Amino acid sequence: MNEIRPIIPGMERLEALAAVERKLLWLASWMIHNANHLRPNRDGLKVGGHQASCASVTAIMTALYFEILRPYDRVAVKPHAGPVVHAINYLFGRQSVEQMAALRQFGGAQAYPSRVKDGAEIDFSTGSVGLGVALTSFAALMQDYLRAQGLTDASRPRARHVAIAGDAELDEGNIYEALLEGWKHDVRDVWWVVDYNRQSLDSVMPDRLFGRFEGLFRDMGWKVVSLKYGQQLQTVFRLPGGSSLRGWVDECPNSMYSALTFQGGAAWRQAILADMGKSRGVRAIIDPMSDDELAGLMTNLAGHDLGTLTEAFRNATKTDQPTCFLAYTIKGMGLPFAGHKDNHAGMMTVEQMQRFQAANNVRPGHEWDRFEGLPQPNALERFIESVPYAVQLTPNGRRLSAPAVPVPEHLPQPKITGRKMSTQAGFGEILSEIGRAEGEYAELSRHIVTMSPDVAVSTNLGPWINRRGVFDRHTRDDVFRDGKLASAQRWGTNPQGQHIELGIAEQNLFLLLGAAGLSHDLLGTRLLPVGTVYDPFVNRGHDALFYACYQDARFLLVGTPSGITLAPEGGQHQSTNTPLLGIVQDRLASYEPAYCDELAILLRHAFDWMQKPEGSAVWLRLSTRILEQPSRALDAAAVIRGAHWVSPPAPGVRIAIAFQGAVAGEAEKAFAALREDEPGAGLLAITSPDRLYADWRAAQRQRRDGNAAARSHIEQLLAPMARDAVLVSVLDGHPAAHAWLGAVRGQKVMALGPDHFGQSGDVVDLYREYEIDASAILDACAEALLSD
Ligand SMILES: Cc1ncc(C[n+]2csc(CCOP(=O)(O)OP(=O)(O)O)c2C)c(N)n1
Ligand SMILES: [Mg+2]
Repeated sequence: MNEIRPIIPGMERLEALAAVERKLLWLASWMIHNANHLRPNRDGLKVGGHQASCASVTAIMTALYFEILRPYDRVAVKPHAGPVVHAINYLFGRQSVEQMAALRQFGGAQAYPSRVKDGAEIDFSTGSVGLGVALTSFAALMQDYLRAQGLTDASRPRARHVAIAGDAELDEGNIYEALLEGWKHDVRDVWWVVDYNRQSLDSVMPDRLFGRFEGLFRDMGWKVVSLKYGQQLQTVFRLPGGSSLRGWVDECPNSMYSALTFQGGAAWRQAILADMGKSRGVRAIIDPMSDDELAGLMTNLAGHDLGTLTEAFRNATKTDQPTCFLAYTIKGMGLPFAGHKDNHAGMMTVEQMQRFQAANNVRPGHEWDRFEGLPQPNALERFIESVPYAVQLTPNGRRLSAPAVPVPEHLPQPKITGRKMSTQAGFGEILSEIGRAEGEYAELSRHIVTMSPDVAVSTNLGPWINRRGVFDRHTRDDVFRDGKLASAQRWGTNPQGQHIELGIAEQNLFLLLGAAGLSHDLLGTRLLPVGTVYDPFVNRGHDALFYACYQDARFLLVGTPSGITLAPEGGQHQSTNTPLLGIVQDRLASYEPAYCDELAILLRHAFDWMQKPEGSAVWLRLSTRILEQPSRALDAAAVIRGAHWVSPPAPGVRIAIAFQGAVAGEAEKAFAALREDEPGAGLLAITSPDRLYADWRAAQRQRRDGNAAARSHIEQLLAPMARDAVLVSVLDGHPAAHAWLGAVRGQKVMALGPDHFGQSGDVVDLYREYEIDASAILDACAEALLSD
């Protein structure tokens, strides 16, 4: 597994790697140059690209992809090295010239590696820095989970999860949240390789940060490998005077090192002589060197030294301990703006590119040729074919596949007739029943994995957890239980447990849902991940939720409790913006049932929809508000499409009330009163403004495309009402979530919902204060009818 690669006939290993490195730097630079200078620009906007960020990491990626990585390994690449990944895939024959030439163009290779848009060769999308790095740790945890459950092919080698990170990513707090969580779960098979160029976007980083990083990682159980100086510098440091030179470089502030790198050999000489001109040893080292040689020596950092890199990586494969490599690099290495603090978005000019092209022996017209300008193309081609990573995982590239988990026609329905209960309680009961794993629910139960950031019990996952157990690679006893201390909850852990308990950091929940929700692709096993969180704290992890959706991960998010219905818990515990988040979030179908019969339909739909190629992740917004459960027959398809008439409107009627979620009782009360004056009025239950809106937009598009008969669900629902009818709508969330309904048929909408939050009180006071109680609904009806 860890053997040193044989020498390719006619070519030394390091020589071959160096040729690949040169080619990658050329292709990445050319891709960006082509996008910015050689394509017609129709809108006058800068296209952009990051030649310096690519140059910084090219050697690291060469060493990893062309020597160390095995086919099953999974990689997250720092966003700004996208062109390098595209170039690597091109050398492996998995990327086309057309795509590369269309970098950052519609339909072309993406600016930042994207699973969804770039296809099977990208394991993890990246973009919002820090998240891709952390995701690797959670993906490794999911690998352990599936192996412990016996749900994957045990003969398949364990994958290593590698993040190739920019050093500024280590400023993101989510990195440290993930480190802590990884430590708790004794995570393994993770590498974070930091491109430590000590530059971010704006400027150069504070000195001696590396000391802090080393300590932090070690404290979390990681091995830290500091890769600072290349072999040439290390040899010089051993000469007389070498230790002084080393001391000088060690102390050289990051900003000065960067500036000297940019200025070149003469500046290096002047600076060294100013401080150490009297040292005979130092002079003996630098005096015989030309300026170019001196510049080469002083910038010989380990992150650009293929020998040092490959050796360090190879050594690390001997253990599964999580390992952080701090690889010192120079941003823009090998390019004219190397080291300049403003080089993040810097780009070679046309003249600089011409010189770079000549230096790479690339003939005009042959810029995209795979081996143009390189020595021994045939030997190099053989070398690339012999690389372990060159082996295709499947005919579909790096994507694995998994059969769907059958979802029974109906989920176990709690006995609700005549009962008073909340949707949150209903959720707990249904899941607990599935957790019995009996009969047709056995398979479903086995593939569900739940997770929660310290709110498992208070979101009603408790009964499920008691049935299915808490996961940990290591079996741990439940002290309370063993001591016969009364507790409803079992917290002992074992490798077969199906609940993953997280610390309170919500970003970790979404990262874990993201990783678990890619298990079919990454690990070849379909999982149905269910994460619960207090609805307001979705905001706390929103970027990670957005990220999980961006990758097209498939999971069920349960946000509960929600809204101002949380009443006495004021402050930030009351979510009002989440219905809007549900509408705007791509690849996430959001629902809010009012009653448990709707919930059972939607939960079943979620398990199904999560698995469909055209499906998505699902979000259920639930409540602890206790409502008397109705006994009725429901049109499941309508519930899934987002709304159903509880009481259909009479044809041509001029008013209806629409409600969503926990305010159902208020709406019903108001409706009963309204009917006395307006007998034909309708009552509409909205289960998903998100689905209604998406469907309406789709119908509009279809009509524009010539299908004049296309009608969305909401258009059909509202059609019986008069053209000038009024819809009074209410939800425990921001009213803008419903305001758009008026545009569907040009009918007037009076949308009620709290647009302020954070006030403690009971439901009676708060519903009155925020005008979502029955009398506020009736007032709105009266106002609407009167103003007609
Ligand atoms: C969360 C987030 N904030 C800001 C940005 C914009 N941004 C992109 S790269 C970058 C600096 C990255 O520096 P580093 O990680 O050190 O990368 P490198 O030096 O290798 O280019 C910034 C601020 C982003 N992509 N994501
Ligand atoms: Mg950097």
